Amino acid sequence: MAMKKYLRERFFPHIWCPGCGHGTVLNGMLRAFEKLGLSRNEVVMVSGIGCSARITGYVDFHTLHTLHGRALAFATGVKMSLPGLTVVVPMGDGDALAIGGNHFIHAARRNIDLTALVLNNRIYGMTGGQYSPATGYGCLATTAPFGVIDHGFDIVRLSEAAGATFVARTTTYHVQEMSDIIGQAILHEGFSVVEIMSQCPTYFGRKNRQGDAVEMMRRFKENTTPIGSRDKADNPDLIERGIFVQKELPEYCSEYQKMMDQAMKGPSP
Ligand SMILES: Cc1ncc(C[n+]2csc(CCOP(=O)(O)OP(=O)(O)O)c2C)c(N)n1
Ligand code: SF4
Repeated sequence: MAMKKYLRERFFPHIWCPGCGHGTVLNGMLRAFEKLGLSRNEVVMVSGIGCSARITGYVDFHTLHTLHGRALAFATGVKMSLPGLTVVVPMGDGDALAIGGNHFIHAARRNIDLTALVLNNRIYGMTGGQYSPATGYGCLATTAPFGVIDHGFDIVRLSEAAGATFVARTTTYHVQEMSDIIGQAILHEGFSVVEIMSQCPTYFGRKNRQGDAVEMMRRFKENTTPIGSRDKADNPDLIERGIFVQKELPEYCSEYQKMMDQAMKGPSP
């Protein structure tokens, strides 16, 4: 398999539970790199802490496994010092939107050229199934035995409102679509967010009686629909997939370089 060149095989077997969606995201992401013809040396992958964040351990790029919620802060530093590199940031929904929520909205607002992958399993997987900002009203979690009473973020709408210039949603069931969208997100010059609905059968699935991984992926198939489809008009509860935002705005590192060039010239007479 051509993608093997991107893997650090010495770190396998991986730590993910059987049926975890995060391995499928790793697969889809590597297919995107392969299609874009990116070499291992051109890519930096930065993550925080979580089952999703473990992805950086398994790929043979330049990788940083940092602090929970702080991946985008580290990634911002990397991108600003070496803007020619492709910087990809895989995060869990907790990592990105709870402890990391502030970094997330400000990275989006700056439109810095990073690709944020939010692996949304609607739970804190690594620490035992606590609820996250994406769990959703009424769902069960270790820390919500009677059901969550706060409302979940809509990651797509949050990203768009914060200023991200590329925003998409896909799922682990739709692997080809996922890989294609990740590729487009990487090519986009600006802050890109790809929400990937991913199954955690061990915690979200078990607590909410959603069945095994196959059953959870069947739900992704049945409960989602491409943006603007007729099905959505008939069934407003369907979750839309696809690219919601794709627009050009000045990118942060380019603007910063222009300012530096101006400063080097000194004040205008
Ligand atoms: C500063 C800090 N706070 C809390 C933790 C504990 N912790 C580690 S991973 C995690 C949440 C993981 O959930 P998520 O980011 O959604 O990723 P998943 O494991 O579900 O992929 C938490 C709370 C930590 N490592 N560091
Ligand atoms: S706890 Fe959940 S998110 Fe973590 S590896 Fe297991 S299935 Fe995946």
